[in-house]
Order: sequence, then C-alpha cells, then structure tokens
Amino acid sequence: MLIALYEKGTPFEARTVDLGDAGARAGLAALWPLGKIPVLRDEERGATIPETSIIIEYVERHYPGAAPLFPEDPDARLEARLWDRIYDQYVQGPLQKIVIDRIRPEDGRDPAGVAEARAALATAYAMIERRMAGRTWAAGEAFGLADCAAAPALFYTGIVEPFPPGHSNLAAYFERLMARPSVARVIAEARPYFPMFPFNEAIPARFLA
Ligand SMILES: N[C@@H](CCC(=O)N[C@@H](CS)C(=O)NCC(=O)O)C(=O)O
Repeated sequence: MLIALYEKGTPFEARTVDLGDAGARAGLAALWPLGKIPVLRDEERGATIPETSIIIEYVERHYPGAAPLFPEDPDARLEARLWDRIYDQYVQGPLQKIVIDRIRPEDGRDPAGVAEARAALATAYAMIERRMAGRTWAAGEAFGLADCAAAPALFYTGIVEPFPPGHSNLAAYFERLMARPSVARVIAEARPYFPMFPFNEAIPARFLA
C-alpha cells in the first residue's frame, strides 16, 4: 500500500499498529474484524478500506494523483488483477506460512506445510520467470498494482527461498523493483523492523544500509 501511495504522492498520515499489543489489536479489529494490516481510513469520505489491492483501487478511483497504477486497456487491467492475486496468494501466502512456522514453538511446527510452501514458491518463481520474458513490469506497460504486490513479496521470499539459478528474468525484474524509488523508500523505512523478521540474519547486506 505504501508503495502505491508514494508512487501517487498521496498525502496520508501513517499509524503504526503494534500487533503484539492487545489494545492496539483491539483498535485494529474495531476497524476491520480480521485484524490484518494495512487498513485505510478516509475521514473525508467516511470510508474504511481493508486489503491492499482494494485500497490501491480505491485510491486510484478517488485520489488518482500523478501516477495511474492500473492500465487503461480492460484486458490489461484484468492481467494486473490476476498478477496482483498471484503475488498475494501464491508468493506472499507461502512466505507467511514459512515465516509464521519459524516463530512457533518447536512442538507446534509444521514441516510438511513448510515444505509445501517452499514447493509452491518454486512453482510461482517458474511462472514469474516465464511471464517476465520480454516484459518490464508485471502487467501492462507501466509500473502498477501487481508490481506493488510483487515488490515486498519477492523481497522477503528471495531471503527465505532464494531465486533458483537460471531464473534470470525473475532476477532482473527483482532488481528493477528494488531500484524503483517508491520501493527503495519502503524498504529503507522497514529497516528498523528488520530485527523482528525471523530470517533477518539472511537479509542481504546491501539492504541494511
Ligand atoms: N491480503 C492482505 C494481507 C494482509 C496481511 O496478511 N497482513 C499481515 C501483515 S503482512 C497481518 O496483518 N498480520 C497480522 C495477523 O495476521 O495477525 C493484504 O494484502 O492486505
């Protein structure tokens, strides 16, 4: 969500939610019972919008700013939504499984589930490798919705399950994402929270300073 807001230059006030704090969790659940971040609260329109993809579409409609994040062409828009779903469900999803398993007590771990998640990532990497042959961004011609989903997902999956050798289109796409100023800014702002990431010892040095 932050990447999209930075791309557009949308003014907003950021509120950090400490998910380890019961009071903060209750406040978040009052806004959105599933208790997931991010949630956008638009006081002007009296609207509460959860889920990153929906937030980005809402901002695109009501506060479009300088940078459109959806292609004009309806078929390309569908592709943008598809690749947003792929990154959210089939890259970010397995990532969360692997990360959550690592912070569980030893006797609550699920090695079979983690192995499935790693296999799912390998499948997703191969799909992205094929998709990105000859492409610059995930859908359409410009940076957009699906790239906003891809950047944080691939940043963290690349750490827990490195891209396999020979996935040169995926690797080049990853470098384009990391070079995007909105993405670089979000990663720099995430740096103070890196120690909370259970694989933080594997974060490449170039992202640490
Ligand atoms: N599909 C959702 C995923 C949101 C999500 O999973 N957020 C995580 C942080 S990355 C969260 O709030 N976790 C807290 C929890 O599950 O208790 C989106 O894109 O907004």
